[in-house]
Formats: sequence, structure tokens, C-alpha cells
Amino acid sequence: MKRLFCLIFALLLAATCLAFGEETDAIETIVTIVTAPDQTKAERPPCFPDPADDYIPLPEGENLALGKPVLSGAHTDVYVIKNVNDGKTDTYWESKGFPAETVFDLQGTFSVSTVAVCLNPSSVWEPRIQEIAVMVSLDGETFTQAAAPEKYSFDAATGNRVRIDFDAAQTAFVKVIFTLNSSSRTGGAQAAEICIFE
Ligand SMILES: [Ca+2]
Repeated sequence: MKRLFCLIFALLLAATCLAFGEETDAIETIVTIVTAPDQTKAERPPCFPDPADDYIPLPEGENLALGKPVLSGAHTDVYVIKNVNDGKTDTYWESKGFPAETVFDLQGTFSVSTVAVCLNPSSVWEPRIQEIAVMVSLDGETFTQAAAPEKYSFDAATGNRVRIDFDAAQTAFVKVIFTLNSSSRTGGAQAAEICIFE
């Protein structure tokens, strides 16, 4: 009796598989397979301009701050100073209070004329104002002012970054000083990247 049940079950299973297979074959006959065209980059229709077109442009030369030794005072939570020149805008430095200084050792002497301060370009970072000054030094001890303190507006619509241009100065060390951040979410300065250019 047991063998009979097993045999009946096996026959039913085989019949079901055959029926399903026929149905699958029927579906496959009405499916048209389309080959995707070759595409080497993300493309955007002309009516949707790349938002980066509205970003504040940065100099095309080498970012002299990238990966160089940099020091600062106390930071907030996990937002350590090494985040400020790791080349990533999704990591950031946040100071604990003001004034907040970052000092870059360029490991060489350069004719510096631009400092850019960048936040994460995401609109999650609401508009804010930070007051920033720039000082330069050949020996890392005596600094002279290259750009006086000024309030700069950060807005995701322009890349959440600002550009500070000044008369070119021969320098081996650059100090960027923050004295205000209008964001209500922090009591310190914030920068995802600080970039330095000739
Ligand atoms: Ca970063």
C-alpha cells in the first residue's frame, strides 16, 4: 500500500512539472530580449543640467592640502581633524568651540593664492555661514594674514563650498581660522575638506 501511495505521488509530481514546463515555454515565446546599448558613463538629458554646473569652481591645479600633516585643537565627537583633507566630502572635521584653527604643513614652499572650504554637497546640510580667515608662514611659527576674517555662505545649490582667493604668498604652512558657524546644530566649525591651491 505504501509503495502504491509513493507511486501515485511521484506520478502527480511528474505531471505538475510537465504542466509548469509547458507554461514556462509559453511565457518565453512572448518575451522579447533586448540587448542594452554600450554605455561608458552616466548620461543626463540636456533638459536636466548637471547640478555641478552651478558649483563654485575650484582651481584646476593640485590640491596641496590633500593628505598633508594637519593639526587642530579639540574636535567634536568622532569628527577628527584627519577627515579634513582625506579627499572625501562625506567625512568631516568639526571643532569643539571657537576660535578653531587648522594648520597645514605643505611639506614644501609654494606660491599659494586660494583656499577652498567644502562641506558635504548634500542638501541635507542646510545653508549656513562660517567666518574664516587665512594666515601663511614659511617656518610654521610666524604667521602673516593672507585673507582677513570674512563671513562666507555655504549653500548646497553651489556645492556647499566657498573659495577664498588672496594675493599669492610664498608659504610652507597655511593656517585656516574659523570664528563663527551660523548652523544651530553645532557649536563649532565644520569642514569636509579644506583645499589649498597655488
Ligand atoms: Ca573629508
